[in-house]
Amino acid sequence: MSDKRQRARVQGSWAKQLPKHTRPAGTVSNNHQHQHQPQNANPAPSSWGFGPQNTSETFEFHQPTKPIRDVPPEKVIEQAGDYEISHGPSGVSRLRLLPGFLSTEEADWMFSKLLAELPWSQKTNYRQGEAYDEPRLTCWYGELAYTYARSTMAANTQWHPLLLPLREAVEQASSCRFNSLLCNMYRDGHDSIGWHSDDEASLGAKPTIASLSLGDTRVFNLRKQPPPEENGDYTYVEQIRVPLSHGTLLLMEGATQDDWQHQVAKEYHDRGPRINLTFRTVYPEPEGHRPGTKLRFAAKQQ
Ligand SMILES: O=C(O)CCC(=O)C(=O)O
Repeated sequence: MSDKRQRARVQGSWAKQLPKHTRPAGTVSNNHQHQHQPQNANPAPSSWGFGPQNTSETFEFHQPTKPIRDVPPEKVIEQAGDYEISHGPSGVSRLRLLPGFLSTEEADWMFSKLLAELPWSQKTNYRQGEAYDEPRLTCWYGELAYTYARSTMAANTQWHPLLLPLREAVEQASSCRFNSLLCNMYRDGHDSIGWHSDDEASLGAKPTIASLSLGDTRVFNLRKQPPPEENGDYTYVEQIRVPLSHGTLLLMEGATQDDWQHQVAKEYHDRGPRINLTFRTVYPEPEGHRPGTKLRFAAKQQ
């Protein structure tokens, strides 16, 4: 459980030391703690170190302003299957997990060829006007450019020959057509991708994203978008963990990009390289849109 999630359960503070004799003799306190104790009571500290101590600080409990809520336990998805992970507010969000989509031999061969032969490079993105290098390598295939995080990957129609039969196999499994592919390469456990949704207007509404993993297993996390009254606080949202192993295909469908975010977090123990191929369909940016606009802001721009 994260620090923030743990802290959300306790409310209180270390009280300032009160002046010794605050009440004139003979008055009755309306504070329950004082009603049953004689004035100047100074209980002896317990010899076991429990119970009242001779310290100058006391912990003051404050009635929580919001009801105490449980953080939902993280769910784990690791078996092959179709999963409806939520209903609403934007519709049904679905995951389909296909471990062993590629056999170990196919996946081994594909991994070593793609690692050596794809044109990997490190992209520079922008956040609040500041440039930062992505903590992973990428390359892009598609007839259209793709913009996210204020930086554009140029159109590239020179598909590596191995990627075309792979795309066909993924299309057959998903009953979808894909015109583009974003390839990610995580060099080790320190490479990552932060929380985001694939919800650029250029991906259209309710996109299906097909993600094929090769190489070392990494954990793919999803977290539900909090309702508006939480003001962007993700403390109490549902979370799902999906370990993605060599040769696994994961489909994200329906409202998943509207109602959930996903990430692959850094890991602090050794991890070998991992390639993730995310097949998508990209549409021309609507007239008047700044490239890379998120779908939820696109309507406002027109
Ligand atoms: O590496 C992964 O499994 C996820 C990649 C991803 O989230 C993305 O390309 O948008």
